[in-house]
Amino acid sequence: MNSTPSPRKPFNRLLLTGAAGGLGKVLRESLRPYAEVLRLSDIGEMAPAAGPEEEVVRCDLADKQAVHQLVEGVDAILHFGGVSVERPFEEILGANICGVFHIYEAARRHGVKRVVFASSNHVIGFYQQDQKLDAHSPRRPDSYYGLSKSYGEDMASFYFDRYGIETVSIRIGSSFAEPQNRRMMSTWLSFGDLTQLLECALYTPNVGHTVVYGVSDNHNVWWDNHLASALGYAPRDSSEVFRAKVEALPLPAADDPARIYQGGAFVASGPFDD
Ligand code: NAI
Ligand code: 15L
Repeated sequence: MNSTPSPRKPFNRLLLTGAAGGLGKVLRESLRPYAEVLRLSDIGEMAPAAGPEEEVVRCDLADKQAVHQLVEGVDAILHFGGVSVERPFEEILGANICGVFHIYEAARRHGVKRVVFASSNHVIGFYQQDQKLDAHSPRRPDSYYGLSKSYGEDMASFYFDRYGIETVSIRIGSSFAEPQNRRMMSTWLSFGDLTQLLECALYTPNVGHTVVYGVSDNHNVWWDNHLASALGYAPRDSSEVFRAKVEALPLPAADDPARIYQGGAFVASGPFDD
């Protein structure tokens, strides 16, 4: 039989944290072409269990030793794990703040040279929706969650300056199958565009620490994303195809944070009194 060998994939082993989550499930499929082996990790149970060319490692990001073992033998890390919404500070602390430190420290000790960090628009969520920003605009976190992502970006910056570990921090807008409300008409990132942006973030040489926005080619975007363009990102999707469906939803009141702030409802979450 004359079978053609399949071409070698660009990475031997890629680590994806948060692999049991909403985006993790999507990326588990879409990242297949990029690595001989995908190492999938989460604190929660992974379903389905490991398939061909997959390794599943259950790991709490708050556990430094466990993260150290998790990172051994990988070529690059896509760090998507952690608390993904606003929660009391103590819950954010272990998963997101200690977690991102553990990831970078393990990367340093194992010689991993590239990280892609799932940051968030909530790093700049207290800007109003009529303000145009780029990745260098001063941060205005809207929540403990947004603060943890801001800290993650600083961690990435420090590990590049001190140890030469390169990172692309992607301030993801709203990455779901469809935009779920009017605000997401501006912030939506399709799964296809997310995958393309990850490819750019993994392959582009000499990124140092680059911050980009994770957003599709929507109308009325609030973010100048020229740094993503410089990585070769050219989004193919737009929220416009969902406009009629989204505009059929009730219009929030004029003073609703969802209509005023880039971070929407996150600006009004808390306080979390004991
Ligand atoms: P998700 O909440 O569905 O997934 C996060 C995963 O992290 C979950 O499976 C959870 O079990 C895991 N996790 C939580 N604490 C952990 C811990 N201590 N140790 C190990 N794993 C832990 O969130 P989603 O939507 O999939 O987002 C993925 C990443 O992208 C998150 O970091 C989120 O902050 C970020 N992001 C997502 C956006 C979106 O629109 N989906 C927007 C902006 C940022
Ligand atoms: C995020 O950072 C969250 O992880 C996600 O669940 C959405 O709330 C998104 O931001 C958003 O702002 O729409």
